[in-house]
Amino acid sequence: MSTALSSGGSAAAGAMPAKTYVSIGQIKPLGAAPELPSTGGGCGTSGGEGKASCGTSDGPDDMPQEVWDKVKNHPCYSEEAHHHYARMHVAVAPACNIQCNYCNRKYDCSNESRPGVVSQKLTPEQAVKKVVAVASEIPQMTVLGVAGPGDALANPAKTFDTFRMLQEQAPDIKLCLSTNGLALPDQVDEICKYNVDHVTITINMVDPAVGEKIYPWIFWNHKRVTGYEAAKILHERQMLGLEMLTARGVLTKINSVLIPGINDEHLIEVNREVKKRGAFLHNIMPLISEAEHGTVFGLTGQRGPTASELKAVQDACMGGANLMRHCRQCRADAVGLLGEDRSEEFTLDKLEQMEVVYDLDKRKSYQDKVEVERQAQQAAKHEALAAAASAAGVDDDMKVLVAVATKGGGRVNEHFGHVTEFQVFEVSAAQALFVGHRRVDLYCQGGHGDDEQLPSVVNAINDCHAVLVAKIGACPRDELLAAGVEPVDQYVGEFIEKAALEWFNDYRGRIASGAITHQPRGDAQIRQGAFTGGLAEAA
Ligand code: CLF
Ligand code: SF4
Repeated sequence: MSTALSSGGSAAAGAMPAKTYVSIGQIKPLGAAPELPSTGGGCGTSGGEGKASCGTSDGPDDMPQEVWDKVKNHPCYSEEAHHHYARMHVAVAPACNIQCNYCNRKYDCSNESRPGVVSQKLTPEQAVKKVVAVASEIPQMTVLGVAGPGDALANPAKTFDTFRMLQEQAPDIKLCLSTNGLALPDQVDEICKYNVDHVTITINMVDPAVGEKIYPWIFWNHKRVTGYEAAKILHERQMLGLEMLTARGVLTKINSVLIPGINDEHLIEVNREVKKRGAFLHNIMPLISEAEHGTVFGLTGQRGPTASELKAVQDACMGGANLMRHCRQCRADAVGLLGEDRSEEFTLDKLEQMEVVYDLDKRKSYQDKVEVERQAQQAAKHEALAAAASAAGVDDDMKVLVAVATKGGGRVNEHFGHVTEFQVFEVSAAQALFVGHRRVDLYCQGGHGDDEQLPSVVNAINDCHAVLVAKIGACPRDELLAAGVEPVDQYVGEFIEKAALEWFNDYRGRIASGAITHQPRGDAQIRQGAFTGGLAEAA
């Protein structure tokens, strides 16, 4: 551990002079990575370099077996897994030890949660009861995370009591937590004691001059520290905590909130620094900021990035730490597949009436079926990739975005009107890569299309060339076509990557034949998380 600690550039970085960072539009790709010490594990050590995302890795060939065993059914650490496996959060950690300018404590932790409310805060006993009930009902729920609504490690007793009790009752569930990192170095032993294999640290800067624009204060050694000094302490604790976890073999994911004009280009440096310290994944998320959220950024008009601004920063980081692009910025009491929320099915009063039978064999046998489906998806993808690579292309470097309507299982299986979230894939002759999602308001309301919603839906996927759906009505079809997005409904039930690649081959064929001309697309809006009312307890 001491080696890892002494390697840290924390103090040096803390003394860095203030810099001016260029805007997103001026961002240049990371390019060749500087010489770095080897990482403590993960994709970076075995072929992960330059890959766009660990989530797209196909299996144990891409990483050491022990790492694969940890990530293969974790929906956040494996993009491929997130189509099949679910996670849940329990809201046992209300307090926080820092203040972020994008957070209003009355609501939720923006680290890991869109700014919605936590419906019910739970005691560890209630939390464990809920997890066991959910695990019985949703056998593909494989991970329990503590992600707020405050900071998991600012509430260590509640967090670790939950983990301890859960391990006794449901030993097959992976444990995960998210933290701002301030208390992390003090809790590494506890994290290891309870076999928490996955830790997320939110790191928005590696330069306190940037940090002081994001964090007005921290609570440190029984007093409030502000300004540059606060950001410097936080930065040093984050780097130290990350190094300690790497040294102990815990997989780490770094979450960064992209705040245009404050840390946009700086996140490339963050990516480089966290990779150096062994981070397994880097998740760059858009700032969610609206005046009604009551946050400092919301009230001062700090905007979040557009879809292309977010993608530009993520793309610029390729070649550094592997990127996660499928984060849904979920709530601190989320339940279900990423992108769906089943928490309402498991409120405390409903739990009272549920007959809970925790059947390990049943869970295992369900997950075995999921694995069969997942392997079929991979096989279909490889087949389609081979076909795409061998097809004569008009432009082999062409890449386009394709939106997909899916309700899970990695298939095109949702009606356009029922979509609350499109998945977006970047498709080329060489890949079909998940690059993001776009939330939209339901177009279909009570059996009828709501035409007033259509422009916002089209705006959300305005950077895409096509949208793959199970079904679509005449009106939205016409509106999409007029906007330059091709509605495609002939791949119903197909695996997404296979469908996207086949459509792309067809698209290239039509260009080659002169039937159509390839046109660039515009930018798209990232929809801000909506408040649903009510107040969670302030920390
Ligand atoms: Fe939860 Fe976070 Fe664990 Fe996942 S969420 S504590 S690592 S189990 Fe996942 Fe949600 Fe994004 Fe977090 S999609 S906000 S990255
Ligand atoms: Fe809010 Fe989370 Fe930041 Fe704490 S760490 S201030 S709870 S966003």
